[in-house]
Amino acid sequence: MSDFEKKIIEFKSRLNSTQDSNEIELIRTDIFSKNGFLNSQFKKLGSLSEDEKKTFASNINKAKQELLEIFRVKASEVSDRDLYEKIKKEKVDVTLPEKEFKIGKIHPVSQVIDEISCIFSEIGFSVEEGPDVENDYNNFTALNTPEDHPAKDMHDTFYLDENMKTLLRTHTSPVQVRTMLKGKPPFKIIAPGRTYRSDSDQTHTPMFHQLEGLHIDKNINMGHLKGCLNYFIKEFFEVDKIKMRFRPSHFPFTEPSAEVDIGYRIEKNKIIIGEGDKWLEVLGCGMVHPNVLKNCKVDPKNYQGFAFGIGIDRLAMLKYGINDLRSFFECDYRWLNYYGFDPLDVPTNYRGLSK
Ligand code: 2NM
Repeated sequence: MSDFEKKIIEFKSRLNSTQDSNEIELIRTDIFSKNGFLNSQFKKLGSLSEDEKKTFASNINKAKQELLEIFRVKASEVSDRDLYEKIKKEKVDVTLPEKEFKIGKIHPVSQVIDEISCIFSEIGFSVEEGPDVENDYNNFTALNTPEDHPAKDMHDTFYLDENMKTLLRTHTSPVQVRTMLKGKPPFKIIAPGRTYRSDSDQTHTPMFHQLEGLHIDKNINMGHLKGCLNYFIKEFFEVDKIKMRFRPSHFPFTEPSAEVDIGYRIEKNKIIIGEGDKWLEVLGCGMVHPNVLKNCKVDPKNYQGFAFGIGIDRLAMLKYGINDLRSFFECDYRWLNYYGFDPLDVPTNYRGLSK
């Protein structure tokens, strides 16, 4: 047997005895690559006589075809088997529970809305909701806002049509309007939700959250308003005593109108709410304007009441020590993981609002 024949038998047996894709690749280069066995044999042809050349060239080609066929069968057999093994190993049983359970977090804004809803539900307020897209009547006209009021300006309000009749609500008051129009007094409701104004800087975002309250009944006066807000602030900041003052203000929908400040001081870089000689504005309020009641089909001779509006985002920042408003709306998972709340710790009045 010639050296050539011996070599061919050796390659065949190497191919037959392996099941390893790396080994197959090695054999492939040994036989078929530029510096492999077959090319080295073809190079020998030059030094042979014409007759020898013919027979040897035909032998090489025959061996080449044979080896190619064995190689092809073997390579596909091994790659099929590798794929099968891989699929078998990676098979997932979708009915099994997850190995790693990542629990989501409640956004501070949602947490604060839940806390405030809880506080007001304790004294008889129910929660009402309405659409973000409103009409000009519910958002402005019904609320006694004159046609030339600066809030109606293109620069503040996002209008959705050329006639300025459809808009993104600039406050949640249209929810109060809808509630009064569809029902009969007394009304005792809060309306939390998204509101929109064309304003964007360090302390303003074009979308922000408001919570407004409304209490209409016979003989409701400013004393009820003060008592209600005093209770709310104490519960919200989880303190026993609160320093609070009403400052005269103006809103088209209330008369008289006031802004509420709470006392605070800074101690060791931390804010202490409820005491101290500094004042912080937290909300706006007033007695609902008779024109608003009339527009909402409530008779101001028999019924009157108070309303208030709270900026949720700023209150959440204050209570939970978050100093960048814009981070609220960036949807950064790491931020939410740090500032967010456990979905199973639902705020309740008896167990404490936050821990
Ligand atoms: C505020 C301040 C004062 C308010 C008024 C009404 C309604 F619909 F009853 F007229 N809802 N909310 C109101 C009153 C809102 O936000 C600073």
